[in-house]
Amino acid sequence: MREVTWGGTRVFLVQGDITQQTTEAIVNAATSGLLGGGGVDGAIHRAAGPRLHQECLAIRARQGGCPTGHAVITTGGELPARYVIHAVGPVWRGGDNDEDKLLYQAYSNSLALAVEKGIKSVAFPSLSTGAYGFPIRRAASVALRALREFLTLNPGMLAEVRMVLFSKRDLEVYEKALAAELGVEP
Ligand code: AR6
Repeated sequence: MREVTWGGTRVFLVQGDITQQTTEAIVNAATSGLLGGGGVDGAIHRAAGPRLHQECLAIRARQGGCPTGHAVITTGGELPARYVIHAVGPVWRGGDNDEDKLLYQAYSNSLALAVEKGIKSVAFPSLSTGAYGFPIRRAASVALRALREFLTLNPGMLAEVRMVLFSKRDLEVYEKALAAELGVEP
């Protein structure tokens, strides 16, 4: 299952590269320091050009970075997307250190920021499941629950939300999690 509508918002699971998405905003898997790194963050900064880094430095100077579970917004620089929402997911520390709650918040705070800015379409990567080590099955179920709850509580605010999975295997994990979220067979 790769598509569902929650609160009037179409939600898609796709395999692809987050930097190529043509949604109005894409979400970055950022660090609290907003200084860039590898994975999604490195790919986004490379594709967006130096302006993104300058904007992140300005946010750092203003508010000292971004706490885990929260998100900040910049322009998209040279990306097809007009905005980048920099969300900070949790580092996996065994599962008993509020990881689920912080991951949930990273998704819902990103969506709240999009709505606040009047953004209508957003693409997410799978936050925290790379360098931060969050087990992807558990992360997929938290991510989809966060999307469903936000979108049903805020109906009609967004037209489209896309989860962009880098590998076929990751896409399959999210497809199973979506079926489980809906209580149907995959
Ligand atoms: N498009 C879509 N998904 C991608 C892409 C891409 N271009 N590249 C990687 N992924 P990660 P995290 C997948 O490590 O776990 C960075 O160094 C990847 O396969 O980017 O939240 C930051 O600076 C994985 O499933 O994010 C932080 O230090 C998922 O995106 C730290 O990593 C997330 O992988 C954040 O770690």
